[in-house]
Amino acid sequence: MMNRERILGRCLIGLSAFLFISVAFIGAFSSDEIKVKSPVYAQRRTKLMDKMQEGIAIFKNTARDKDFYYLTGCEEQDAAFLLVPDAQEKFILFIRPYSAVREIWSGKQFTLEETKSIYGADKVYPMDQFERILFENLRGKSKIYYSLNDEELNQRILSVFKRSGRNFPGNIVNPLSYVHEMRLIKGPEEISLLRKAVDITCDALNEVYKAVQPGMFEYEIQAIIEYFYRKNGATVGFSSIVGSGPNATMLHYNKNDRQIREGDLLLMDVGAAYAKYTADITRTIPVGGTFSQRQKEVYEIVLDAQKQAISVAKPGVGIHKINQKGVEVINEGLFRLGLITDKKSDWQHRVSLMYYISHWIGLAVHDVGGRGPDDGVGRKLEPGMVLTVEPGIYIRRESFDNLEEMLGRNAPEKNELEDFLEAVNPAVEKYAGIGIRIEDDILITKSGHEILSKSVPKEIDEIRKLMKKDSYLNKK
Ligand SMILES: [Mn+2]
Repeated sequence: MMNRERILGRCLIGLSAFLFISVAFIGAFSSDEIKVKSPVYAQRRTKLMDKMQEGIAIFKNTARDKDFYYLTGCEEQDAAFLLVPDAQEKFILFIRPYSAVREIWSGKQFTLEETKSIYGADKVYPMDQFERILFENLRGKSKIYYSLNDEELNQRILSVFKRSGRNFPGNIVNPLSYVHEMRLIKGPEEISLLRKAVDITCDALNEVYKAVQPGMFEYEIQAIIEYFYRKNGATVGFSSIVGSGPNATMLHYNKNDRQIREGDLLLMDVGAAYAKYTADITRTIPVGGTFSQRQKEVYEIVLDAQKQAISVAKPGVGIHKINQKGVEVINEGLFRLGLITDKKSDWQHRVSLMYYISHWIGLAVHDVGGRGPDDGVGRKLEPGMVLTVEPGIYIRRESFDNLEEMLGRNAPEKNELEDFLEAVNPAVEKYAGIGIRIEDDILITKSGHEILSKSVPKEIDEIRKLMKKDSYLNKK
């Protein structure tokens, strides 16, 4: 009996300790951010240190970049850290010291001890010790890793050397090139956060299909979408684009203040961010549920281009192939509509589709990693990469009236432009005011790809069917 009680007692002590630690963490983070806490960040730092082998890396948090967060999970402003692969204390974190004043104005602040345990640092110092500790750790280092983009950090590092009279290490390497390569391939925990962000965005769009009615304002659609984000623990990944009618032809329109009319196209380019991972989905739907003949002709081209571009996505294929495939189908379509005169032209389609149709997503909506060389192949796709595919056609009278400016350095001779304009003018008259974009989020898998955002209809029949349904949001 005694024994059993002692075991029970120990269990209870263990359980309370567990609960105490859990509550301490839940106080600081949302439940899903716990999942990506210490082990993942530590693994990322270890991976970076394996690449470095020697030397010292210096990172400072900036509002703009997500690299600091990626390597620490820490969002403290005015924070920095050192990575020293060959030292006993490898991860040294600097933060602003606890301040009761800052806490009462801005929310929970952590002490040095709390910070050390939350982020798993070997040592934590107040930020004003940065120069001193950096100086100590620089001893004998011939290689130093930091981003020269941060001028303030650069000055602080230089000042350490100036004061010491030591020579600056000849070997400066930007660690961000390594970190961005790492961020390009998403780990399982990152993929699950992206899935969640995408799913929340899909749910929002599916409700909008049912809710949208002529007479509503664009901002009401934005409100529905963003309500779904907050309701589900997400935030706005980027400023919501909700463009109806002529506003659908402007790529980054986000005033969202026009009243929506029957027969308009409604273009929504939106994305929830879940634990900082951002979805990016676009759908263009006809208000009233049915595309007009002209709208349908353009829509089918964009849809076909998008599906064909996605279909080539698999490991080993270069990202430029996706863009080439999309542009090829758009070219065929624009030719059929009479909006270009030469399918092989490298500039004609640019009046109606003026951007590269794919980008990475992750901690940033246009995530890091780069597209690789401009060699017709580019970055080769690998499992774990997540990218958007988003062709579009935007037909504006203003674009065709300002061809030289629209085409910039791609513009041909003036007389060639004049001939082009004359030939395409009837089609411009017919289709002007139509803007369509379709965008999905694609995960590259071992065997090919998975369309994460497939639950929002993009086929014409499916759009019509879903738009016929009633939304609970419109119930009186
Ligand atoms: Mn996008």
